Amino acid sequence: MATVTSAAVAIPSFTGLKAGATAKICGASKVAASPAPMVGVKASLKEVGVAVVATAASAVLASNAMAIEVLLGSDDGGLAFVPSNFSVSVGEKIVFKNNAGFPHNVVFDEDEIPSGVDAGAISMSEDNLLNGPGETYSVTLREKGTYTFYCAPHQGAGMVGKVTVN
Ligand SMILES: [Cu+2]
Repeated sequence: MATVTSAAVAIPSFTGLKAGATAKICGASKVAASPAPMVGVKASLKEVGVAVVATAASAVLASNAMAIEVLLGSDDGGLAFVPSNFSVSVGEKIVFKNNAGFPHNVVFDEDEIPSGVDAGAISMSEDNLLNGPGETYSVTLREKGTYTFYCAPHQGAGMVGKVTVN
């Protein structure tokens, strides 16, 4: 996953045409967040151990349903989704859980989800926040593809993530 992300980030640096196209697709809001994917990759590499533990725990908790748990804020207080780049199966429940550094929320980027998917239907509203420890937001994605999401209060600090639905 990290390799794919790095390649996607690197392509515009040596292909002028694609760099222009990427800039148009991403829009103004993405420019501010452009360093974020690199932060996310570093964070996810550092926190592989934490992610594995979290996944194992959620598997036990949700023994009768497929689900993955994503922490909002790393254990050391970092403003990040843990894991920040992951895959799920179609119909698998994603449970975002307040862990540290809240308030957080989960907003899918309408320009970076499969076409035909309504970002509003799968996102929290920008001003709706998870304020307390352990609060959750759950979403189930039913279209295959890649989805980018962010935490509205912390997008500028690099709190962005990506999920691939297979
Ligand atoms: Cu946040």
